[in-house]
Amino acid sequence: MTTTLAIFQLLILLIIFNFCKVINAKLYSDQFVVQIAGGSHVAKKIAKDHGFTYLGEMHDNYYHLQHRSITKRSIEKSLTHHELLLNDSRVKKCSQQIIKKRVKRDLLTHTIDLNDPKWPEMWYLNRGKGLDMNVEAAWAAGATGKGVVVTILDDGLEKDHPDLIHNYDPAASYDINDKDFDPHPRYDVVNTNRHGTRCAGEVAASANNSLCSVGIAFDAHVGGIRMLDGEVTDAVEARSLSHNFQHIDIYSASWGPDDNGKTVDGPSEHALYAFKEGVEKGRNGLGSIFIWASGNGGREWDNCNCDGYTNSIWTLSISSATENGLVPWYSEACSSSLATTYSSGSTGERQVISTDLHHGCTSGHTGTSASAPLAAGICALALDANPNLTWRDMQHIVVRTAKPENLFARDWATNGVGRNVSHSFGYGMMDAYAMVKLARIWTSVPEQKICEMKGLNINQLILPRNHATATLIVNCGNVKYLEHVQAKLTISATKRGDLHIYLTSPMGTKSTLLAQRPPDSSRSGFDNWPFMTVHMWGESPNGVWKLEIFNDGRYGGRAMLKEWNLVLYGTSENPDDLIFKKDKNSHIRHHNGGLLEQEHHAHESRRSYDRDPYVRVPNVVTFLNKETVMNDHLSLSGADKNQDSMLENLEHNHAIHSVINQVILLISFFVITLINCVHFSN
Ligand SMILES: [Ca+2]
Ligand SMILES: [Ca+2]
Ligand SMILES: [Ca+2]
Ligand SMILES: [Ca+2]
Repeated sequence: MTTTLAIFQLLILLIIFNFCKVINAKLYSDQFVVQIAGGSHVAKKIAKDHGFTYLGEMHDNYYHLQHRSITKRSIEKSLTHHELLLNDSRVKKCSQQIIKKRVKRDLLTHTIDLNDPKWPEMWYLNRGKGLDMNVEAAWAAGATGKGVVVTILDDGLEKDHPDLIHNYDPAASYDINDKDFDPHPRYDVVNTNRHGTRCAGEVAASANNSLCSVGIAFDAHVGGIRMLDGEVTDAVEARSLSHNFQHIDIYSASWGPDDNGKTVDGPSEHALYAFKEGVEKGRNGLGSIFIWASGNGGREWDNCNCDGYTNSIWTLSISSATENGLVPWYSEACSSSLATTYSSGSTGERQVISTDLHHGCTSGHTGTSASAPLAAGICALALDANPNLTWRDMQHIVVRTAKPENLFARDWATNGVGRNVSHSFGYGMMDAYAMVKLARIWTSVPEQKICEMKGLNINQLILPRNHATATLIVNCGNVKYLEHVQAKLTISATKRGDLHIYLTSPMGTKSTLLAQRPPDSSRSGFDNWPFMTVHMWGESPNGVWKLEIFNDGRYGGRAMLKEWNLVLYGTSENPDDLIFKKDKNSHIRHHNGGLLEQEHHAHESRRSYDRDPYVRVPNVVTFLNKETVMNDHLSLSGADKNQDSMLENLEHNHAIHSVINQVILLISFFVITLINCVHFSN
């Protein structure tokens, strides 16, 4: 047996040796470089005499010739043709050209190959053609969420999930429901508490570990605040929103008041304080980033401006689009939504893939719940690119980079500074790569200024099927470039759901502050409710503002505009000037070029952020040293299990076992020699 094997090994060696000889060999082309004295007409004559095609003159009497009867890729030199040329007295020298291996250095942004089994199905990250969130290009640019901490405010987090354990951050976690440091969810038969674990996986499931899915910020730390599996109070919310706020960068929340189309509710005293403290003092003064799901009350005619969490200027509110770019059936339209990420839609449209309870994996995560964590992951990539972004910088970057293309809504409009905006999609689909690029050249926006004006035309009665108009001439000295706009309205109404309210800016942007909500029969009206719109972002606030309140009520259903205030947030300097000043300065530092050239660059980048001197895209994305967490549930496929049991049985038979060992040895030997020989050939 041993002798046979030895002979077999020898044979294999011989085959490998010959194979190596072949793959190491030079490949000759059908082209020659020939030195000929006397000029190109002589060279042409020689080519013709010996059956060559004259391709052209090179330099110093060298000419490029080709012969059709020579094989294009040959391991042997054509001695016949050498002889033909060298025997001609007019030829001084000749050499047959060798084929060289050259590779294109283009960016492989859409061919990232990850071994996570669900990766090929993650359509919203990898389907290309402008129909995903451009996350692969952000990864290729080096942004993967390194050093960024995200926490999920929800019903718990399965911290030992094999696809989450690597990025799990105890310092970003807490259990407010059970008053301990372990946010592990409570299990029940219907998996009520799977929400938080699903959201966490969207942000930071490990990449390339052969398990489940890929988080958008797969190098970020992720924690969970367990706060929804119990009574939610103002104190519970406040403690969740402010937990470890010097450590946590991004809070992702996919919950809020009832989406029943008749609730008007928001944060109370302590939660408001937590938001304010967070944006002012969190992240060492840069401000906590609160990402909020806009709500799932579409079917109930709900309006996210009646939800004080999404309607807040401190939260970055995210809506959803379906696989086909449509407004999902559950979506709520409102003027405070800033941008959109993909999520589920109708039957037949795909859903979001993520980690699930019991170390599982789901392809069925849905609603705006799934959208907010995707946005949190994208914001984590932007923070990886620039950790100094403030909470307002992040909103500015989203406004400037979100893409309206391929999103279908009837209400797309262009605001006074040329930005497209919709009540269903905000400024459009988030674009991770565009955010990362802009984050890298971003200079923090100037201090937030506030201009508050008391509305006129108050105590106006609005009869049924009628409307009231109020105008206000604004002349703000401190706010020249708008960010958020709030209209704080006190309105009484026989039926609150009959009201629809519009605010038009001096630059002509008309924003729907409230649409009709048929289920809302409340007689409470609105008491100083701060309706918010982001649609005037970048506009000048100065001029005439118009507020219109329509009352669709019948049979004596009256309403009254009792009081209103306009609160205008923004900056006195143009944030764009600062960005491009830095961009210009970077040219001074990097290129040390003349002033005119710098000016030119600065203006070019005003049109397109692609001219970013900071972006250095690596050629290859590597996923090195990724820990592969083994877990019975997920990692062993059926085939692997069968092979394991087969090998166990074979252990009983020593003879067969040793043969297998020899064969394995031989194959390893073969592979190693082959690798060496390929390596050597390069
Ligand atoms: Ca616990
Ligand atoms: Ca994974
Ligand atoms: Ca809602
Ligand atoms: Ca908001």
